[in-house]
Amino acid sequence: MNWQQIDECARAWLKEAGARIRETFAQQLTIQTKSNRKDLVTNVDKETEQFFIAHIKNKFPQHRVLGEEGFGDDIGALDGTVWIIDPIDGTMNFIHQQRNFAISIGIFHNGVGQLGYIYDVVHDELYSAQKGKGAFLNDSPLPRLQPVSISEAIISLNTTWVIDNARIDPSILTPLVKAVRGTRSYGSAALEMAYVAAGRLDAYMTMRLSPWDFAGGLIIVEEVGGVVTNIYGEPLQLLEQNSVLVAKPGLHKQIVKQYIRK
Ligand code: 2AM
Ligand code: CA
Ligand code: CA
Ligand code: CA
Repeated sequence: MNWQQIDECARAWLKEAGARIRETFAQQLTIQTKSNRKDLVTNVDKETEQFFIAHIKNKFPQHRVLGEEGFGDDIGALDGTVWIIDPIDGTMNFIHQQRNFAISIGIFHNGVGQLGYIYDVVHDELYSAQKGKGAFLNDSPLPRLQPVSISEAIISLNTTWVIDNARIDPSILTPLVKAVRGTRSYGSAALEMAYVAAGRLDAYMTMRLSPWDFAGGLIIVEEVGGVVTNIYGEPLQLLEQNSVLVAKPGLHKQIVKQYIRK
């Protein structure tokens, strides 16, 4: 497999897709709801996914695509080369803020993550990684993550999970929120994973993500020595929804052992 060639194509397509998205800022969006009033999709999400699929199918006809908006293939197993794409991660931010969103891509071969990308379109910041070759922010290598104590950690966590919700008893998280130095919430899982990789956040925790939300970030975070599992410390199921805990190595262990109980 020529990963160099695939990497070059992915980068070129990301830049072009990003430029197209920036052009839409001056245009009227078509906004639809999906499962509920908070679950949004726009014409730009759909057009961006279709843009990638058209290029991938043309250049790499054997590759398959799993995309959030459903224009890709029906993927039941990760054999061969599979691109897992979230055309806009943080659609609500895209609509309301025109920032704090990203394009996320993870490319897997026989279930092993090979190339990961998170493109912060507005800031023209491309986080990327190739398996075994480290992670980068644009052309600068990202340093390996260093240990941090819980009292000095900033963790990213949506307030949804600290009020009554269907996925976790909020009282489990109260001691963690008290113990850390600060909490944040950016509203884009991909960017929050990129921020952990870049050392801007020490951890990110959420109770439900789909494969396209974490596929790119998983590859990038692992390349800088970060740990990505579900909140119980178990490996993520790549084709299913998972809770997700992304953190610096020592901090990850401490959160799972001292703060999370089933
Ligand atoms: P999206 O913008 O691509 O839909 C918001 O907190 C984060 O969670 C975003 O990364 C968002 O991705 C994702 N998200 C939004 N709704 C979701 C849902 N119903 N299930 C899983 N992830 C969701
Ligand atoms: Ca969505
Ligand atoms: Ca997403
Ligand atoms: Ca999306």
